[in-house]
Amino acid sequence: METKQPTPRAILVGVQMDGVDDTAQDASFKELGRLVETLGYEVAGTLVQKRGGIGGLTVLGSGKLAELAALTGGTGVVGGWTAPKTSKARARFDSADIVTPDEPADTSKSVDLPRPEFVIVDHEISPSQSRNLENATGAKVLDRTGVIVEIFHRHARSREAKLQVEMARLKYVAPRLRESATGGGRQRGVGAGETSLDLDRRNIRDRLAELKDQLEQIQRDNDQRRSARNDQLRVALVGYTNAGKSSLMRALTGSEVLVADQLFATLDTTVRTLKPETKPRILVSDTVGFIKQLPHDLVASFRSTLDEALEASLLLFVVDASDPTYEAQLEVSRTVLREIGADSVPSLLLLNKSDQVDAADRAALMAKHPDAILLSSKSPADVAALRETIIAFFETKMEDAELVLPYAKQGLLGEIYENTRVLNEDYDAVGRVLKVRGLPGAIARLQRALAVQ
Ligand SMILES: Nc1nc2c(ncn2[C@@H]2O[C@H](COP(=O)(O)OP(=O)(O)O)[C@@H](O)[C@H]2O)c(=O)[nH]1
Ligand SMILES: [Mg+2]
Repeated sequence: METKQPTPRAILVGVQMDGVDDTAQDASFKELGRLVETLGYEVAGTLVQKRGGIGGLTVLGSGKLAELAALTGGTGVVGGWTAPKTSKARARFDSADIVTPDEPADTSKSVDLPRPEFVIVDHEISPSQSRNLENATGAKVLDRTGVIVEIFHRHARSREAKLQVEMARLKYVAPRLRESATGGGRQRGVGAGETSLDLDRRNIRDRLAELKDQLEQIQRDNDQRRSARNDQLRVALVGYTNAGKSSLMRALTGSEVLVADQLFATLDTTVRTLKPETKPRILVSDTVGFIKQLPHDLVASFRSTLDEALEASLLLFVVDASDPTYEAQLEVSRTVLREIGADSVPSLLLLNKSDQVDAADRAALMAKHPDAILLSSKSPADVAALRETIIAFFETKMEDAELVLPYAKQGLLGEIYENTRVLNEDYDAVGRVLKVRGLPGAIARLQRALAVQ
């Protein structure tokens, strides 16, 4: 019965500021395009304005604005705009949520593709700039922040991530509500001198306070669970989105984690065992990827999904070495890691996708980052070598100890085997005498358990 809904189409708009070269501009659009596709839209085209900044009423100059409006079917000027009778789209655009269209945009003039209904601006713009652009183009306008917030909203799985994202989303929506007050919202009063807008704002404030309480509770619970685990051998894959973290995770652990040519395919941290299994076993976490211009409130939701990774003893910092803008990505990742307090954890730089880099560039990469590992997640030999490097790292962190296990405490044997490598096992009058190798934290914990009468 239902007809297939057409894919919404979007035009990407960027301001290429002084000092930004064409390669960086292309990369930025490519990334934004992937974000937009993750939302389920199709990229219909791009439009670049070379300009000193993104200030101004409409982000674009009047010429570029007219060009854009010609594509979307708007007037190209701000003000005095009324919805064309042929389009029911406007009503949709006025709703606060991004919705999938229930029918094609105005196709009366053309049998070709429907007009793009979305204009996606590759920067963070102000609520009034957004409204002005909507006004002049007749399209729904989203900025980079809005796109990212929306993707996080769709992909959050754990309760904590969901709460964090709702918080970020409310904070993003609130100033946009405020803005609509000056745009004529005032007359919608709801008695006692209170406008619907004031109500909305109060609701948002209440809800934010509620979310904050719930999050604090979850974080307290998590802290407890975590401290029970912090003597395990853990490595975490971190880095820019699409760098190949999940691919490496898969290769290292033989697990079926999601690998997708999509941004933010993974929001929640997953943990698997390094294979072939070591003694004691090493746990590998795959984490959400970073991205430039990450809305500040979403950094908090990163923190929640990354907290687990932050307890890792080693961060595997993955970069897509075949990307011409990899250095900018590296910088973004470093900044986010600093912001969430992970810069003190030892890390190893992995220059991934080496199969896409030619010999000359490979040499240049290694000269520039002598401590890094250049590899491809698609090469079994590279992955095996990485595994050895990880094992060697933990080998330096472990110490040898002797544990005496009285016959009355044989129940601890399983735990010893799980958390240490048993090098030798002997028996004397008291019980079992085990020579083990493990992390100091694990050994201390076992010794405490053995000391209890
Ligand atoms: N050519 C090549 N592509 C890779 C390599 N590692 C990952 N990819 C591709 O890069 C894309 C993103 O990979 P994914 O593991 O999902 O990245 P994540 O976002 O960091 O988890 C996928 O299309 C992978 O197939 C590699 O070493 N070489
Ligand atoms: Mg991933």
